[in-house]
Amino acid sequence: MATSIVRAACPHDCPDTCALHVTVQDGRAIKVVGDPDHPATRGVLCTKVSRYTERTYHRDRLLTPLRRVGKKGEGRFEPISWDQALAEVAERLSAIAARDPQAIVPYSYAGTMGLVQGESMAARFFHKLGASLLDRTICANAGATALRYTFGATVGMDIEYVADAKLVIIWGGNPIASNLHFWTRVQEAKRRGATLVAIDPYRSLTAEKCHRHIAPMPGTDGALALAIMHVLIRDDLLDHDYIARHTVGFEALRDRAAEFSPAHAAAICGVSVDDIEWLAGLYGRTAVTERQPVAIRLNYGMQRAHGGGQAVRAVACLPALVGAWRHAAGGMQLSTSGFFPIDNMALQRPDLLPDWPRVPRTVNMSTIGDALLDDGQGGNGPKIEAVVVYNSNPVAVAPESAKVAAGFAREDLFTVVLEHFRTDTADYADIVLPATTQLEHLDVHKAYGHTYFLANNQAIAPLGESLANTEIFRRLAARMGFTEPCFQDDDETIAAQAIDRSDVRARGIDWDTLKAEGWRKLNVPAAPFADGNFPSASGKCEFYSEAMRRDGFDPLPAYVPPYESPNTAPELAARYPLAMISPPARNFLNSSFVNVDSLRATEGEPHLDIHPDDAAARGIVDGTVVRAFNDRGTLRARARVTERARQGLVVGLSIWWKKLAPDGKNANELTSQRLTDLGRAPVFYDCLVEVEAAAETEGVAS
Ligand SMILES: Nc1nc2c(c(=O)[nH]1)N[C@H]1C(S)=C(S)[C@@H](COP(=O)(O)OP(=O)(O)OC[C@H]3O[C@@H](n4cnc5c(=O)[nH]c(N)nc54)[C@H](O)[C@@H]3O)O[C@H]1N2
Ligand SMILES: Nc1nc2c(c(=O)[nH]1)N[C@H]1C(S)=C(S)[C@@H](COP(=O)(O)OP(=O)(O)OC[C@H]3O[C@@H](n4cnc5c(=O)[nH]c(N)nc54)[C@H](O)[C@@H]3O)O[C@H]1N2
Ligand code: SF4
Ligand SMILES: [Mo]
Repeated sequence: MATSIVRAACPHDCPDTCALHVTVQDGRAIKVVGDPDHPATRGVLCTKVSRYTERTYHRDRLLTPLRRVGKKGEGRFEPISWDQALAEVAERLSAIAARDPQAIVPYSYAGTMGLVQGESMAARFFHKLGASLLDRTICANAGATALRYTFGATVGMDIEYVADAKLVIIWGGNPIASNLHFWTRVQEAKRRGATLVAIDPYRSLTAEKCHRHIAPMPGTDGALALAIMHVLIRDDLLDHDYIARHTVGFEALRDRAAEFSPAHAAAICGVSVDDIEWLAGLYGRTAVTERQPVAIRLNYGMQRAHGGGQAVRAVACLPALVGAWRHAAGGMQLSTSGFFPIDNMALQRPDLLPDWPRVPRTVNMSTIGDALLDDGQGGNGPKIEAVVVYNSNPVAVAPESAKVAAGFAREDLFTVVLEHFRTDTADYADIVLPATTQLEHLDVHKAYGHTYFLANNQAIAPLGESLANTEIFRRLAARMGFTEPCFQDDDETIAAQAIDRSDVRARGIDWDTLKAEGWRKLNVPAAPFADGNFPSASGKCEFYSEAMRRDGFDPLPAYVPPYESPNTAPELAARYPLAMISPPARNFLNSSFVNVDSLRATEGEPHLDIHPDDAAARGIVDGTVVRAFNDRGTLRARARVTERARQGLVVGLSIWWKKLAPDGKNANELTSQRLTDLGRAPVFYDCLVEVEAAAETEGVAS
């Protein structure tokens, strides 16, 4: 028997981007394990990806192109040949493009994070076509925008050193579920005496294992961060030398922070004054008095509310105030993706746009429901006539799902979905095209939680008739008569183009090396901002941002309250008094893996966690089938009465496939299409609901 080990990379939207070893026997992948030598992976994978072969060889894999025969959303299809499928797609897209190519919209996100199977050949295709651009805001754009205004790029500390930290604040993240390898290092820090603090409205798997858990109401982190600054400044727990040399606008920041006394913030956040005084005192003393490393792992959970951008900005200012950046084990990290030198011009070729450098209209993926229901008369550009979905599952993951589904159900919309499975979105497609998984194609990866480039070598042949995204767009380009040589680039060529080798950070890193060795770390200093050197215009950490002022934003970190909260929308809260959040379930990855039986079995059924007092007030006991609702919709789930949910909060771990939930719905039935203060991102966790017991007969199991 021929057995080999193939070096690969995890493609999922997870900060850890693990290096994989795939064991292949007689052409079949039989095992996927973590590369023991990769310092970020250290031989360990999460449960989901340890089961990667179960997903790849799943009985429901799409193996041929399909054409819809039932109604949209019904999920009835017939197999067709690639020739028929490509001919039909090319014909329909050409006809629409002849009228106005902007009526065609690509819809993609991070089903794979690969630079090749993500936005390379696909982007070239849509650019050449002149299709609408897609604003890819659905996950990280509020926080990313905040970091760009504050540091100049989405950069942060290297968590490989975090075991040396003396204080680790986990702020709006649940690393046991969503950033496992960081958590392992935090455990080392704990063993060496570090204090761990979680800031999270929910007592997550992670929060319960920290020394202290502070539970603010969702969307109030900006006020909390400003109050911490207030205490640091009031008590002179400041690194004056670092502030003087490596920051901009301290005086203005001091005046802003003065407005946020601990008592004021405590009332906004629903935490105690003692929580704030304790945390600020510990942070300042550890960093300034004891000169020890203090680390903040900020994560995306805290930027999914109206003020998410400004909240990230306020937290991002803290390390500079106390000089935490002086240490490799100090500072903060939300993302490291901005360290990677990527040649997006070469990958995506925006110069192929018909009127380059003029660009077509942009559609925000976070408001795809409204966009699909727009009749094209309101000045937002033409009515959308075609959507091509790849690497994403909008009918499950986009907010205000009823509108998204209604949009995709439009009879006059032509929808193409490239997928592994018949997802909630694929059910609305006119044509479904079977795509390869990570084991069946080649790719190159950057990461957002570490600083290694990784290669993903192809381990096995494509299953059935599935094709890589790149090959699908290559063939479509040929059908459409696109003759530019870039449409003939093979995947190896694209992988080599991805890395901008003129950048010193990529020194010694090229595709051939990655392919052979699996991964290489970027040349970035261990403590990248110990001496300033921020990638901002001033080279400093910008407490005051002139660019923000120019762009019409408050130039200082601010508290922007939630759209929907008892404090800010009392009339709405009178009808819908509970804040609902829907953060990731441990065994799903967004909506990926929900159809893997063993992983779904571990999650059980859709739950809603509710505090005992809120439950009692509604006659809800543990295990009751409940109905959560607001003006946007209704969702059924089984109540778990638990103090994990703070008072006033309900939590439905996500993201379920709607069709695998008993009521055919998921949390996005209730979320809104409003956008964050910065970055035009969704506000999944800024959502008021009411909850009531539902009759068991109409329950989740019916
Ligand atoms: N297992 C698993 N891992 C994943 C994912 C997954 O679906 N499953 N998704 C991946 C993706 S795409 C992403 S973006 C990341 C997301 O992962 P994280 O960045 O960790 O973010 P979330 O899971 O959205 O939220 C984490 C925590 O934030 C809390 N939270 C919610 N609202 C607030 C708030 O207003 N303030 C504060 N302080 N905390 C709040 C939630 O209760 C939750 O416990 O994880 C990635 N990893
Ligand atoms: N209520 C609520 N909603 C949320 C969130 C939340 O916390 N709560 N989180 C939000 C966040 S952070 C994110 S990032 C988004 C995630 O939204 P998405 O990026 O849409 O993520 P997934 O749901 O995992 O869907 C990815 C799809 O891509 C497919 N795919 C994977 N690899 C390939 C490939 O190589 N080719 C093709 N053609 N397809 C492939 C997978 O099969 C999967 O169906 O969801 C957002 N929605
Ligand atoms: S999902 Fe995250 S933790 Fe799991 S294997 Fe992939 S990168 Fe590693
Ligand atoms: Mo995300």
